[in-house]
Amino acid sequence: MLKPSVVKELKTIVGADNLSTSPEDLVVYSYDATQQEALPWAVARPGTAEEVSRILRLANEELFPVVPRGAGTGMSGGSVPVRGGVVLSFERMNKILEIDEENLIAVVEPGVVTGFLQQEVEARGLFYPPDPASHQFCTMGGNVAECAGGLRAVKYGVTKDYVLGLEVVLPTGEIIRTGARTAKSVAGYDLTKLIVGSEGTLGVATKIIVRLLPLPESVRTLSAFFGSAEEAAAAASRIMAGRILPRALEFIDRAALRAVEGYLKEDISGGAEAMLLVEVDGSAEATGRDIGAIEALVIKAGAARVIRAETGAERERIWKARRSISPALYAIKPKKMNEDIVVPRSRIAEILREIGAIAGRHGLLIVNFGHAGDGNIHTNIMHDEGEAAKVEEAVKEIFAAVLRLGGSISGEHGIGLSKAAYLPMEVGQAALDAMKRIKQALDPKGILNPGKIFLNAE
Ligand code: 2HG
Ligand code: ZN
Repeated sequence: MLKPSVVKELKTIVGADNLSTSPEDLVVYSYDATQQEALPWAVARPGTAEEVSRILRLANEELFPVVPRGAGTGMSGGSVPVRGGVVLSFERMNKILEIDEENLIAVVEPGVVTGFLQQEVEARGLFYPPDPASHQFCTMGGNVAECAGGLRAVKYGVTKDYVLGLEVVLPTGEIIRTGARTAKSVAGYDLTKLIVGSEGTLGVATKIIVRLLPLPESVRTLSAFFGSAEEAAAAASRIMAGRILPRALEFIDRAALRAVEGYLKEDISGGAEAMLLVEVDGSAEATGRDIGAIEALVIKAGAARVIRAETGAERERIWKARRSISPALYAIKPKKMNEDIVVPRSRIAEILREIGAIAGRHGLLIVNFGHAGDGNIHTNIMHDEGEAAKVEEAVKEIFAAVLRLGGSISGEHGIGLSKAAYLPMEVGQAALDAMKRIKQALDPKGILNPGKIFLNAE
């Protein structure tokens, strides 16, 4: 609980209208997309980096936790205030400050919705490639905190590949600038990369400088339908080995297809067992050639049917279906334990086989879909309230299999609360200790987002 004098001081910093303590407001800021929840003690909506800094300085004096939050679309509990405290919500810091067309950069505040930035730069013939499935809602600050990936990572990489520099408020309140506005800079340690993906535990980004690309001239999309998940996975691996780099290569299994078809009340797949969604971009000539080659390749790999999206509306329709899978899965079971494992791209079929065996052993329904081009599969264990112990066992076995195949337990959702206990399995004790020392050096009183990755993973 916050002392009345602290609440008063917070109101002085952000303005009374921008501080909430009423129970109905607190509930709104208590959860993310993982269904984990914990009530904060207050929610502050700062308008400037200086206000963020003053809140953190106050937190260091009065010893209350501070938890930054974007739109709450996170998939690992990164913004859930498990130890209470003050949620910093960035809805007021939602401006695109600059689109510099000469230098191909944009400067944004953390509350800018990613899809809005994409739209604004595309209207100028520019391109911001990172494209989380939640792009219509998620914010740039959250993308930076989690190093969000998304649908185009296979060709264009993830958030960290686009962030050139940041304005960051450190846990102790100092405001620093990292990186530069230039295409290159090696001045000092790469603090930008340290902050991107640190899950709101090392600093609060209050300004984000991203690099932009020219908007590709042409985009072509196709859906390929298969008689089995294994066939589709093997076809995905073949595409990646085929010397053509698609900008998206998504895999969707039977259960995910049925769920999204029910959710949207549309037939997407004609009853297929699995689907690949492939998109290429580039010059009109190159995309024409590449999509043709991919079509031939998937047919050779066993696709029973291929449909090209010929119009913008057809592309929209198919991508809407893909982006809707995550919420659609709740129709299967009330609880969704979503993992975002990554394996070397050539081993997707193998990991799917292992996951199938684990599901069978535990009598669980496991749905798989996601970014096959990255080897990043969203493995969702759908279950009922009383099945938590079984689910935990299955998760442990899945992670062990992933690591055995040379993979990673999280491709893009982060460790957060959900995977804290498993982080040592992947990184080992010495690396974990190094992370903890960095956290301790930057945040000696453990103010910023306590209870998350580094502190939890004992
Ligand atoms: C996606 O790619 C998201 O749709 C969500 O990363 C994945 O719900 C999930 O497992
Ligand atoms: Zn994803």
